[in-house]
Amino acid sequence: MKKFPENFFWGAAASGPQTEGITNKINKSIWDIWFEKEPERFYNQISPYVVCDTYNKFKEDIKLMKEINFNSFRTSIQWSRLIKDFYTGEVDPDAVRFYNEYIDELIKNGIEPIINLYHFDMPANLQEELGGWENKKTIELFVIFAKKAFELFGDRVKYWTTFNEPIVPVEGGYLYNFHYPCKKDMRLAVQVAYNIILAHAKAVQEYRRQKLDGKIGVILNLTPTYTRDERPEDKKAAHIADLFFNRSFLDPMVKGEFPQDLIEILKEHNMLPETTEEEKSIILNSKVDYLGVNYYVPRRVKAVEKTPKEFTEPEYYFEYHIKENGRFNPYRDGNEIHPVALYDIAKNIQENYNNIPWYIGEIGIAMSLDSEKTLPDGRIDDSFRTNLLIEHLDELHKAIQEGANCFGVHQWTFIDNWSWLNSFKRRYGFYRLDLETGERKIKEHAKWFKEVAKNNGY
Ligand code: IFM
Repeated sequence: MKKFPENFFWGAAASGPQTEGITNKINKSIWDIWFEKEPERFYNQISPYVVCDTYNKFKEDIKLMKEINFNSFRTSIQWSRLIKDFYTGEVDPDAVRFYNEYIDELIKNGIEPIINLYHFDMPANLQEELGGWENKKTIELFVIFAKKAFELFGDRVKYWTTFNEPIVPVEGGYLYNFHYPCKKDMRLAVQVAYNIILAHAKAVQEYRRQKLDGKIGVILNLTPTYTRDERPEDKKAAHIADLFFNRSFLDPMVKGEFPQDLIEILKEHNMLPETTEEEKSIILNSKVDYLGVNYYVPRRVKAVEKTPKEFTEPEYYFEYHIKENGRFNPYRDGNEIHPVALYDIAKNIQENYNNIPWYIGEIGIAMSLDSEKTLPDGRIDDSFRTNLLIEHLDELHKAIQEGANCFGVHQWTFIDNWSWLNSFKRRYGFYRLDLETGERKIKEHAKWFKEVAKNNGY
């Protein structure tokens, strides 16, 4: 049996906008208005309005978590639900009641809540009035929201995170057109990334100011970068891809400073963001207590054949490379399967980030609805998922044996949930969601997980 450290977290991750539905939500987020404007961009035109209806069903759902032995669970508080007036910080009483009951119910059932503050869900008004993260005013308003959340729930929530995958709104909203406001502007992308890092740092500072008994961290999607082979120009390409996609957030949040090589590249293109010495000192003094790490696929790059004329995206410096004879997930647009990446992530944190405590904030095995086979007796066979997960956990276990400071594994996700433009195209849940009836049905993988969580190993 492969055993994991004592008190290891076993559970799942989800987010407010992907699960709650809009019942009684006082304000809209960018997802609500984007769907109103362009429903055809969302897979099968499924809206974020009902999704898992967690707002109404959280008590039954927590029973399902307990049924498969979760000892922890991460979700997010929606800014557009909790806060009625973004400028004064006036809260919505129904949202306070909802989040209180949700958190209390988790704790009552022995499930440690990890609460995140921002999961891609900018309030629509702030995007339209201020430009969202483009504007430093939004940082102040985010801190007002964070302050309220810590004041209201910080007595019981011991694990907070500021952002989930903070680079994704930058990529989606300002480089590659898969998040609202769908702009393509490298200069703005740099400023937005910096403003998010500052918002994170100021929220960390606010948390520490309140002297609560808990920890604060951030959840990053760290995607190790591999090269085509050992040629130096490929290695340089990988180093730069790593600077843009991993170290841009990882270094300031864990070490308090930006990588010098990244600064040099941005300087060369005259694209450094607007910063002040005071802001940089806030970032330096707001290092996280712990990290959540999301991992799905590796990144493989090679040197560019021909440098583009203009620097409009990080891909100016590298091209993507598909591994010959690689293993690919047929259910997730051919994404590569590379479990050893988890070992490499663990080693990187151990060797280069002072072995900071971390947990797997998300690991998810995407399957299509038809590939999860319904057996003649009605059971849902998703052993593809279980087999792959074991391969990944083997790598993690090996790293922990060698000293990696990992304290848990959260799978993406608990019940199949709504995933942005892909809506329900890919399924990840321990429980299947029937979109017609809202019924939740256990999958075989969840039964396997139940034993893993019980035995703290497999
Ligand atoms: O659904 C998303 C989640 O919001 C962030 N991480 C990846 C998941 C699956 O695509």
